[in-house]
Amino acid sequence: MENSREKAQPISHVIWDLDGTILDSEGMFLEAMVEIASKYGKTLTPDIEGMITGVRPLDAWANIAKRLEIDETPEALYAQSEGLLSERWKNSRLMPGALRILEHFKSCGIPQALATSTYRCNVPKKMIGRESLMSMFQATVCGDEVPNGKPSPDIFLSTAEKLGADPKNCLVFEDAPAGAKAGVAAGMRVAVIPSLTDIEAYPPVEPGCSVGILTRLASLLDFKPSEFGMPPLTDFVCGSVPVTPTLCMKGTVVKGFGRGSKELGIPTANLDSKSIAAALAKTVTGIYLGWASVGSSTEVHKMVMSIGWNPFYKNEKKTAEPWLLHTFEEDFYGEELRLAVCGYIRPESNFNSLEDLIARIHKDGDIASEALDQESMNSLKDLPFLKP
Ligand code: ADP
Ligand code: RBF
Ligand code: MG
Repeated sequence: MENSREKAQPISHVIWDLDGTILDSEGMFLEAMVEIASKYGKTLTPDIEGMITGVRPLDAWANIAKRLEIDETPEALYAQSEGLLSERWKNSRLMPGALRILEHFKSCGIPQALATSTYRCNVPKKMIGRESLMSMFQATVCGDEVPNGKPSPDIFLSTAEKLGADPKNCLVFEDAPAGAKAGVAAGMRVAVIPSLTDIEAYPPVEPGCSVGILTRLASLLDFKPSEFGMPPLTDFVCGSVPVTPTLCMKGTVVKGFGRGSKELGIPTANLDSKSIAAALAKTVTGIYLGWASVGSSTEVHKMVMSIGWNPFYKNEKKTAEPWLLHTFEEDFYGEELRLAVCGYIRPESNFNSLEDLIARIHKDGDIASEALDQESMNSLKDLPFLKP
């Protein structure tokens, strides 16, 4: 890209997408779409998801009606989805790591704005009870306030204008292909946290570019402002990001994939999926550290765990697999296992060899052990949740 060869300007302003980037709401929207499409006997396919994520609701419904040949106006379809969704928005959670980055930029005096495809009248419904978050934005531009929605650059250009910023100095956070394209078209740099698994749907990453996709992150927990010339985050504990509030989960230890001890020499306990389903759903994949206790024992052990699909093995199910940093006399299948997750280490990754995976897991163990010795994390081993 022509622009990429220009010298990158310092980042002075940050512009956020809302749904799927700050709010964990993309899933709700998709659920509503699936429900409404099924009323017309239609099924939503992944390629359609790519066309509707991050775009204005009426544009999304127009796309769906056309692609699925639903004989209804976008307005009528939108009215149905509003009926389903308006009460549900308030239940949406923040994306993991979002508040930490927002607060960091605020404390550094970096102006931030919201550029959302949402219509203005729906912003209060989505942000109910989140007034302090809203107050972090110096400007907000909504989908119905610009001529063209994402992937057109209009919304980002209008936001930059309101901020009094040059697009060259703006960093956009986006989860959707349409939003990422819009940011690039506006002449900005974009950090993408993909909400779709189809990576081909996004523009390619160009590290160090002056306009384009600067980085692609597994989650906002991986964003390191210092890598982009911005003031560094200072809350790391031995390189791990504190998880606040501490994420507690417990369940019964069940048989896993049968390869932890055998293939890796690293036993990882698996919890029954029902007990941890809710905790898993709201947790981004990655490698975490924390404390663990088993059965009727009052002992608390350090642990390091992977949450996700194990890219090295391409699992089809999201699991949580803790390795307790303690030598047990025997297996503890059928026992209750309690986990208090208090730090995030890194995203899940793939490896060229089994040896590389094993070496990395041991390094994670060392990081966990050291971090859990620090006062802020050590004190959490006394959490009542960990008591039998
Ligand atoms: P699975 O395929 O069932 O996960 P693994 O080979 O990974 O089998 O071993 C995990 C099992 O080993 C756990 O369910 C637990 O009963 C036992 N175990 C023994 N020591 C540990 C440890 N330090 N951390 C985790 N699990 C352990
Ligand atoms: N699997 C991966 O495919 N990629 C990883 O980056 C990865 N990191 C792990 C880190 C820790 C601390 C642990 C305990 C496991 C990790 N695993 C990873 C999971 C490993 O593949 C899994 O435990 C075994 O396959 C046993 O099911
Ligand atoms: Mg295992």
